[in-house]
Amino acid sequence: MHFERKNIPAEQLLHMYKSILLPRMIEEKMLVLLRQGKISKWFSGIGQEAISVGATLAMQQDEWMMPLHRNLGVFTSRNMPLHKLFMQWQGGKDGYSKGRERSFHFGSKEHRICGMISHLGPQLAIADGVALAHKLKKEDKASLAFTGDGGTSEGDFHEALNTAAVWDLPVIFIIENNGYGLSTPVNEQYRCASLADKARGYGMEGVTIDGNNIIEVYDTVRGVRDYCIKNKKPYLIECMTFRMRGHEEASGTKYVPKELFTRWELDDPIKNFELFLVLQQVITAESAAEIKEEIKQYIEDELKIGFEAAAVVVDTAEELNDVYAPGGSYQSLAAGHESEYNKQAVAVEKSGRFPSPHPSPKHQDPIPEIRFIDAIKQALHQSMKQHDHLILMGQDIAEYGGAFKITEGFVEEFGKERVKNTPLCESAIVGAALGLSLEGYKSMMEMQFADFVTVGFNQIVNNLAKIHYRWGQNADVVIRMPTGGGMGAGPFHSQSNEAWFVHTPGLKVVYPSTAYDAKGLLVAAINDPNPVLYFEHKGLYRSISGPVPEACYEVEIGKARIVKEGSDMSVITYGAAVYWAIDYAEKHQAVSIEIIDLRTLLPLDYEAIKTTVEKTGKALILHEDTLTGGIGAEISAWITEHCFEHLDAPVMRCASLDTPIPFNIELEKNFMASARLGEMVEKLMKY
Ligand SMILES: Cc1ncc(C[n+]2csc(CCOP(=O)(O)OP(=O)(O)O)c2C)c(N)n1
Repeated sequence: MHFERKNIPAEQLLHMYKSILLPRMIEEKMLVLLRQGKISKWFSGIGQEAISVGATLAMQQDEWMMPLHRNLGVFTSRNMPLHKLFMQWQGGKDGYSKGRERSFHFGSKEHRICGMISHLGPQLAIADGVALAHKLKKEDKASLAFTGDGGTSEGDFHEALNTAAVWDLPVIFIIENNGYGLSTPVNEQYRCASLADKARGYGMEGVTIDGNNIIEVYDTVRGVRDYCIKNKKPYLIECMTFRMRGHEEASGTKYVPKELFTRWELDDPIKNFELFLVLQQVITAESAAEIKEEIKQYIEDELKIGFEAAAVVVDTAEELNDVYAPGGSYQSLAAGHESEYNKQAVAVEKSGRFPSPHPSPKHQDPIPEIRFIDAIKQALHQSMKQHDHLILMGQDIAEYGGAFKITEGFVEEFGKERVKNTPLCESAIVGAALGLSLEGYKSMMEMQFADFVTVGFNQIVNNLAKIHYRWGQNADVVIRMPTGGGMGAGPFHSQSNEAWFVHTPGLKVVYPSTAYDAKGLLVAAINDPNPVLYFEHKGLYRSISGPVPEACYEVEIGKARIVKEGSDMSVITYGAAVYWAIDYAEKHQAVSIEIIDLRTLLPLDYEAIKTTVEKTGKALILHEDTLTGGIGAEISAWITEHCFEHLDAPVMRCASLDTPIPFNIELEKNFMASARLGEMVEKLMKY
């Protein structure tokens, strides 16, 4: 192995030496502890330390890094105290994730490290978002994300690199090409001659380097960092290396030819560097031994603290409490916004005259009546004015104004930096939104149709939803979901998929049915520091109007609304189905129907559900979504458990057919829950 000193001063080389020794010696100790049964799983980075350490030393301490499972050297080179890392690995209360996460699956804002989730790939787009934040703030900073050779086959790799290239983001992507992805050799992983070649396809620069040579890694990353910052461009670095141990310690290495170990042993990143430093007279054999002794002692001392750490004491309240980031929403804002406008808004909300869910109260200055779609637009517009660090992202949302024209005119007013067209890559954009959040930005992503959320699903349910619980970082992201059918748009432009997200702790799910709520809930969602899925029924966009105060008000997330009082039975519903219920009740006034609009599906307003069931004794849950596993099932179960003694009849559900949504309008009508509403009401009333 050939080292070039590159004018690096002796003390810097010495620092590099100590920095690369530390993760190796920690790992050697871990292997002993593993054999003694004192720790559980271990993913080894032995033989690959030059990459983690060289790259981290080349970055500034306040630049974000997105490490993976073999990057102990990133954590140690950011000077994380070993005892705390050890507590993390033990699942201890005082680790970085309160015992909730394993090994390297955590982050630390203080150290500008955003750890992986188990899924390989999603970490890459988070680096895009961070780099976008630097660009917006005009900071001379870059972000750096790692992937393995296996991870490059994930779609997330493609999406993240493509987005970084198209948006000209200062991101460094490092591939650690260590020959295997678990047992899969690289010739079963990709067909290009080198992974760095992929860079050209994205219109970025790329290079392949010796990943076992710490000076080469350090020097390359340093130069690439300068390039990325100066040119506002991403860069791909492929580091050739080898995984000297099994995928994880229990899985063995039988599938790896022995000669590969012999060949790569000769290229050991530490032994070779040590030899070079002796030749350069930076260290001597004696001083190297002393350094090793010091590190050994440090590890022992820190492990002692780690082993003495308090065990986790289970506290369910704390577990539940940490799922969501505190603050941001209704209470705090409402307190500070007791304006005349707010009073108007409350007056409107309380009026509740049937059949219009939000009629204008008798007021000298009538509140303007606007369409549902314009209420959404107004909420976005006012929020953009209120938060200069709110960024809108979505396909075709800039000059074109979005598929439904909701952001029309925004780019002219707020500029292309804050109203961003995205490439066709839902996963990367959700990831980038999270990256923006790491740097204190708010973002709203418009899903062109709610149906397309499937290709961004992983980022939402695994990254956005879980990050606060995992390590206390919030995801300040709103995803707008144009949803629902009734327009003959077929199975992929009509689905109701809100139930997927209601099942995911960490998300909030709102679903307005009136213009008033559309605005207030969107403002609340944007103010909320948590990830909120905002479902907007396309059928309501232009068919529904209502009074909407001009002020920027919130409708509290988690609060249902009585649309119409009644005494014979309750219809608990949301979205466009609210109007099915209203229509039915208007036409069948012999039955006194109470209609509840849930407005928020996660968290559900159980108080409101209980109150109405206690009042009428009969509950029908109505939704456009299909029946099996829908929200109706959840609410029905809850009512049965908590309101059984008040029920005069079984809880019933009226939902759409358990089929995909058909295109033909007659088939679609038959699919819809509305086709069976009368039948279900009669059935319930017969009890
Ligand atoms: C999306 C996803 N699929 C499968 C896995 C299971 N898995 C964990 S590590 C791994 C191999 C990864 O190989 P590579 O990206 O080359 O990284 P290395 O482990 O070699 O450092 C696999 C298949 C996963 N974590 N995520």
